[in-house]
Amino acid sequence: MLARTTRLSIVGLVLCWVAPAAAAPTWTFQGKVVEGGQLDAVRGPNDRIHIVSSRYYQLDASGTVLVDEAQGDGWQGSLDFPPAIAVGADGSVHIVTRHGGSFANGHNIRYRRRHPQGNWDRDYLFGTPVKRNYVVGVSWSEGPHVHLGSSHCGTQIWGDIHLFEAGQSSATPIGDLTGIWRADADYRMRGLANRVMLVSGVCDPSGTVFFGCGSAGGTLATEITASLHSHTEGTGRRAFPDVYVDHVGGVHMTYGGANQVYYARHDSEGNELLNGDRLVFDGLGGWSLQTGLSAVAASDGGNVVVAVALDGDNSELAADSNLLWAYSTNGGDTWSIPADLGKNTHGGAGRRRPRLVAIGNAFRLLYWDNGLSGIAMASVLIEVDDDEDGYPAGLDCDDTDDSVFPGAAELCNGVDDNCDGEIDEGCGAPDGGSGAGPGEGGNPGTGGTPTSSSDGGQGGDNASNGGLYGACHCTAAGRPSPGGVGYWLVTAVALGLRQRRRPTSACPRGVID
Ligand SMILES: [Ca+2]
Ligand SMILES: [Ca+2]
Ligand SMILES: [Ca+2]
Ligand SMILES: [Ca+2]
Repeated sequence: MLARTTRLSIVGLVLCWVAPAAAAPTWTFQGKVVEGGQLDAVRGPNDRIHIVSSRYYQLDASGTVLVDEAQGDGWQGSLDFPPAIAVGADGSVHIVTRHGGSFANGHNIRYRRRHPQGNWDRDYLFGTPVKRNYVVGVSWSEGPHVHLGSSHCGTQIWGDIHLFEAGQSSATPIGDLTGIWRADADYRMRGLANRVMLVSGVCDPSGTVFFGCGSAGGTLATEITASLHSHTEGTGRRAFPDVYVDHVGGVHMTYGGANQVYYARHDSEGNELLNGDRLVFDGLGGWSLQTGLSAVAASDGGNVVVAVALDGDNSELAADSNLLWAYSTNGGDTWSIPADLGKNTHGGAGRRRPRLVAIGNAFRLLYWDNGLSGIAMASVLIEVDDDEDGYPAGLDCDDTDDSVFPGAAELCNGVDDNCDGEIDEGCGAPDGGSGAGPGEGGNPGTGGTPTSSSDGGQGGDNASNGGLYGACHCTAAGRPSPGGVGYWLVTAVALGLRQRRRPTSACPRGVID
């Protein structure tokens, strides 16, 4: 009788329990972390964040500066584009910056490598100084192959991207990407495994953004050219793409449309994975070309994607721009309604764009902060509730089973249903003993999931046995058995809860398509 009273209390608790809405992600602002204006930032081994701006920095995930070294010769002018950085799996750091020269005579482009042991062991110029060669890129791929890129368009506003493979003391040209770049439209390149991904844009009145990829090495330019894919959502200008490669080969890109930012996704072979690009930000204030500026990053598995966009002030430099953000937990298919981060940044005609870095489901935003006059960092953790039981993975001890969550009724089934760290507590099966028979066997907390009663009949139940209680042996201790009134009551309640927990409205997601 006592057991039944207890059981009914559990039922009552279950009835009163309401699945919590997934908590809205909250940003933490760490303030100014490093000096500089334009920047690039990537995640390296041991979750270090590597930043190049006017100096080179390594930060830990909390924003503490661990390495701070001189970089370059003050090459950053107000109209310059950002430097570029790549970090290899071996910990090597690769940086491309401008290094002297002039707009009239052309800029010198410099490549430096920082050896994993910390010494700078490569330092040379590459490419040809021309008027508009100031957008640079760098990628690291297995081999290792380090690829360098430089924009190149002489007296025209249109031009090519010249690609190189970095050697110990010089860079070898490996081909040009023709006509996919415009002087004020930026491009980006990233490596993954033995692949290189590249995005670029031509922001004419009917502009196009390009995605291409290829194998690292001498055929890269040829392969990228053969794989070029156009993105032309919306109307008007399109340009300023960003690209982020997750750990399983997903390639995430954002690009600006006319006062908009779109998201697109490819695999590392170039196949497009979404049926149409997604409009993530709309109605953005722009700069002189009215093209949205953005950054993107994704979790290691690629299901969580975060994007930021600049809501510019419609001036030439977008010097007073609000930072907006949005996120997706389903691989960029649907997106949250954009929100204002409450931070003011300087668009700098695309040259002071923010960067996003992902560490698991935690994202770091590095951006120029107008109020702090430096590069600031902000962080957000996007909690994912894969089984949609109302508890994100960080709180849910089994995010693949929607009947297991904090506060669930503890059933005699060999698993910790309520996530309190104990298995089948209250089931009445004492510890110790081995194989004496049903209901008095070993401790299910350590016994795992027996596959037959010959294991000793402990309270553990293999889920494959079926049912909430399945072949639970706890009936000997007074727990409900299949077919009993209590069993069906609890089952009905649990099933009802499952029904109620599933609505997608539990997540504060907007759907923009
Ligand atoms: Ca969950
Ligand atoms: Ca769960
Ligand atoms: Ca438990
Ligand atoms: Ca249990």
